[in-house]
Amino acid sequence: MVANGNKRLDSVNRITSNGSSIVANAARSLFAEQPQLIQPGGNAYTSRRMAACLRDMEIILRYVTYAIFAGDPSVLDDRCLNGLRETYQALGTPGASVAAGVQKMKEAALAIVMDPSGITQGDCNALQSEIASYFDRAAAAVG
Ligand code: PEB
Repeated sequence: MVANGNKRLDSVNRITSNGSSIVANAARSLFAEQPQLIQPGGNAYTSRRMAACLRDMEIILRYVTYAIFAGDPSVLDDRCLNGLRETYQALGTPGASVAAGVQKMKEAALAIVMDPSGITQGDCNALQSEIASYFDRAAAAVG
């Protein structure tokens, strides 16, 4: 119980302390793959929309860390994902692109969480799939 709690807190700490680079790298990679988003008329074109996009990714990442901390997705569901698909539809923001960005954050976050350096080795398979499931949940809610 205590060991598993420590793994959970270590995961949250690693994701939170690398949050801005997880978001920035995921966004950069998303815009490289979907350059229409940042071209004139695109959904992340103009610095206002770009800022909103990075902020959305940051918000989603933060709620994912709350779910990891709690070991339960209800806070992510209720306070972040509930109605988000409809919000993006109303804004004309492509949910599938948001979902792709979330998947990129998942890959980056898991690489950081599972990095064996500087930490006691143990079995993190269950936690790894649990963490993946929260990102997948967020992606499925908008994609
Ligand atoms: C959700 N996002 C946007 C808005 C809201 C959210 C409510 C409208 C209001 C605003 O602009 O602030 N807010 C956000 C969220 C919670 C919340 C997750 C949860 C609690 O309260 N544009 C892209 C990418 C994507 C993107 C695909 C990955 O091209 C996002 C980032 N979200 C995006 C953009 C806007 C937005 C708003 C560009 C601005 C849309 C616009 O005004 O045209």
